[in-house]
Amino acid sequence: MDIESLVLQLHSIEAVKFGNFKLKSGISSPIYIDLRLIISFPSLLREISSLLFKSLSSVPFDLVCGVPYTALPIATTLSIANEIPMLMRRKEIKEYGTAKSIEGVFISGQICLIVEDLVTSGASVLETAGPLRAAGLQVTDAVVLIDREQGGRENLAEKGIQLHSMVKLTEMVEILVRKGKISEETEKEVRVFLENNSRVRVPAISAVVPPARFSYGERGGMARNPMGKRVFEVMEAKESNLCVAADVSTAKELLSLADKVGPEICLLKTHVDILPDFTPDFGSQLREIADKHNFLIFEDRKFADIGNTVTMQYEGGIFRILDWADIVNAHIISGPGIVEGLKLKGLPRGRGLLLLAEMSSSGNLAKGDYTSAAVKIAEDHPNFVIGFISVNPASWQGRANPSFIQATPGVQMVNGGDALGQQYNTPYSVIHDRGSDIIIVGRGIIKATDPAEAARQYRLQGWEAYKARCIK
Ligand code: S5P
Repeated sequence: MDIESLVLQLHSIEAVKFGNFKLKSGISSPIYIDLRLIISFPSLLREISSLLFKSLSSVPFDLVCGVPYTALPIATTLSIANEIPMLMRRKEIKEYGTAKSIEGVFISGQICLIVEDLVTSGASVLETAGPLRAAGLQVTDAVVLIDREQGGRENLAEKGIQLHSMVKLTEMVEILVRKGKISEETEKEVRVFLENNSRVRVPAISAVVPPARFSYGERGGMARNPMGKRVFEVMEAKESNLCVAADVSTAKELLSLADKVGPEICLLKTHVDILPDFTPDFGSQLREIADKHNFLIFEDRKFADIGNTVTMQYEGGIFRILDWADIVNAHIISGPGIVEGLKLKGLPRGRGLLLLAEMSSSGNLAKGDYTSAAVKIAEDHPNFVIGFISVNPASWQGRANPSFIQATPGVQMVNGGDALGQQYNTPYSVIHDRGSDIIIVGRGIIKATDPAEAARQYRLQGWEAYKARCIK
């Protein structure tokens, strides 16, 4: 089979369609390519993988890895037909077991070829290259059936990956016009579309492979607040960037949970106002467990009032948060006075403050200028603010100073959400792609049958993603 008959077959099975399609990115495209269909045509699948293999005669590789999901059968077919061992990258991470993100046998230093069905920006290829490289494999080439010619080749080259494509979108359209399958008008529409979208600026591109990062240890050295420094130190010492959100029903349960997950976490996050059996010695009991396991206590109080009021809320009342919480957080809706107020009480006690720069719930208003305002306030108070509650700090215009910690809620092993607007991302995407430092996990751990084991899995996932980010 040659390229021409491949294109005609793809068209005849309707894997290539023309019309007006809304793409995932929101833009309207006159062409839509759905290569998932090829699994229903085994001989076509076989031909495609053989064509791909033939085009790689001068490319060295020891292993192949398909980008999940559509390219998995292509990579499998290529692997079987040519007896080249295959690896798989997990998209969803298992909750139990080994928690590996790469499945299969390999030796560090081997070269792994990435197989993909369709490349637009190259973001998916990079998402697979990251964990492969983190596992010690060399990733220098990727082979793709169709190149949409929208910047993927250039984006990948920037990250040291040469793209080999079987057919480019414009070539495909030319063949279809020549064979009378589509009109010249349709060809023109595709051409105009490509001219206007020649370098897709998926926000994920900068996010998928963030620029070289400092280690947590190095950032601890930059922190201006002793508590910020300690958080980084604990993270390094315990190889943990996991914060458990201990949203259980009683103080008794919370203390028991803290003891169970203690060895796996850098922070334990509390909502003390949900505990019906709170007693004044709660703080000292929790402190004892925190000292035993070397984690820090973060009361998720989300202060929001004017400076004068929050000083009283921080120090007084039944909960006396200032006495036992190493870290608290605040909204910036009331302006910088809230930081001044909390700092007045917290700084002399060696405490630290996180500002809510973004939120995880759908439809929240903490974005754009609001997020930038949080960064500005933090930068004005680096001796007390230790960082942010954030969701996608890699996408921020003008990144925050690396001495600030980014802590992200809305984390579970699989993407999704709850019935009340919570939205979840995976540990890998939060740490590696979205440039955060700490994953905050509540129900993913506390509702697991074995919270200690679940915490271990989340810690391993979070740490692996951090390691992958550091080697970029
Ligand atoms: O934007 C936010 C900020 C926070 S601190 N979204 C959040 O979900 N949180 C907190 O993180 C929330 O109060 C809860 O304690 C935790 C998420 O819990 P999960 O069960 O959804 O993982």
